[in-house]
Amino acid sequence: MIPQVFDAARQVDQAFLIILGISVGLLILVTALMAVFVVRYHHTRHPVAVEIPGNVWLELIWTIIPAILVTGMFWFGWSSYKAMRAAPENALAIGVESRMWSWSFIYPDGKRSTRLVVPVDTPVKLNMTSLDVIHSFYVPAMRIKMDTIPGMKTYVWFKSDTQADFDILCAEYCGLKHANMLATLSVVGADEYQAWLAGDAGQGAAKGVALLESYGCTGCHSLDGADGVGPSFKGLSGRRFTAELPDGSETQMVADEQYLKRAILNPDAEYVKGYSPAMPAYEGAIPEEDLTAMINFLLAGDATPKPAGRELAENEGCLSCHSTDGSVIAGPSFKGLAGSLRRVSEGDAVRSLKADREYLQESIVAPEKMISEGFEPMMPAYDSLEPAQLDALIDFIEDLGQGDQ
Ligand code: HEC
Ligand code: HEC
Ligand SMILES: [Cu+2]
Repeated sequence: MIPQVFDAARQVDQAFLIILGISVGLLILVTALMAVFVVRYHHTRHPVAVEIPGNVWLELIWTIIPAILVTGMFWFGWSSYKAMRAAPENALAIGVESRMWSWSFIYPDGKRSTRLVVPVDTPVKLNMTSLDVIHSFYVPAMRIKMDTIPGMKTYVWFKSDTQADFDILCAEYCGLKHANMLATLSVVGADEYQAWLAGDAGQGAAKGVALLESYGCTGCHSLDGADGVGPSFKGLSGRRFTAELPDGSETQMVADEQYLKRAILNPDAEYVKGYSPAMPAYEGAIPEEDLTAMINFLLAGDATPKPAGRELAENEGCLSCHSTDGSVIAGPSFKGLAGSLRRVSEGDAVRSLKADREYLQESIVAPEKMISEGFEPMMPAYDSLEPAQLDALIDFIEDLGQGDQ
């Protein structure tokens, strides 16, 4: 049997085993009695049938015993059902959105992920809905299965006492790629969970600031534009400035990624004019990963870094219908889509147009308006994306190449 890691799941298994036991017992009893009667009352041994008008004891027995068995089965079923439905008040609430053919998990701080990461020994309540058709959220290891229904909220809860990865499946046939609608539930330690939450995406800014503080950078560099020992980090990305080279000559430079990296690891390569060469060299002192996070934060220019297009496309489920390599899944590939000529039907009219940014945006926000020739009108409308997210998605599509001009 699949591992038991959730108390309520143990009760479900118990109810299952009890019902199975009773059923098997009855099957054996009925089969054995049948065999006995076939032999004992065979016409060669028992030529004349006897008429039995009634037997109070027998009737009592076969009424009372099954009544007890059925009530018992109901009791075990009901108590495990209650345990599965009663989510503790303090449960960690995570949103679940299903769509053809992927799952998105939305954390209280707004972080979105396609992997469900939860802390161990913590009750988790999943508040679920569907963006298109009916799906069913199923985690065999937790014995939880619940339909996700468009326009309706459903929930399940669970708590794992084991750190491991478990499968998430869709248990409601939902179209072409139903079988691909898999995801992973990762149960991790509390520290790892916090680190993961603080990790990428929406949390990038907070992490960037935390790193700059932890390496002492903010002692000399302000975040708010105020001048300090060193120039402020505010508005640093892409800034044009005059640099002094060690030999005393001056040159105009732009603060791009390369420069930022050099300025941190090897500040003696050039100095910002007007500042003393006070910055220590961090070569070898900052792990690559932290350095990248800090530079990304600095490049983002403000406290809300632009979400990476690919990650968004993954998290929003676009990539389950749109490939990035030219192959066709349910919708046209993103590769070479930007700028290509499209034939679309708008109501009854069919026309050709060029897939410019405006068209791409329209296709994401209101896909039902213009349907690309040769495809089904099945794409859900993504009308709750923020402008920055739409931009990021369209940038991502454009980065995958321009189609026929
Ligand atoms: C002791 C003070 C001090 C500390 C600590 C310090 N810096 Fe600096 N930093 C400076 C000074 C002074 C300059 C300007 C002179 C120069 O270019 O080296 C500078 C320049 C820079 C520049 C180039 C800025 C520009 O306008 O072009 C970057 C980027 C930078 N620092 C990042 C960092 C990071 C990241 C850290 C922490 C890992 C850090 N600094 C820690 C003093 C400091
Ligand atoms: C359920 C599958 C599905 C999902 C999920 C989906 N799409 Fe689509 N998409 C389609 C189909 C099918 C079409 C073609 C029919 C049409 O034009 O609506 C399409 C069309 C498009 C078009 C216009 C392409 C053309 O041929 O001109 C763009 C742009 C697009 N999708 C972007 C996205 C983005 C971005 C996402 C995620 C935010 C996304 N799609 C999610 C199925 C999907
Ligand atoms: Cu499904």
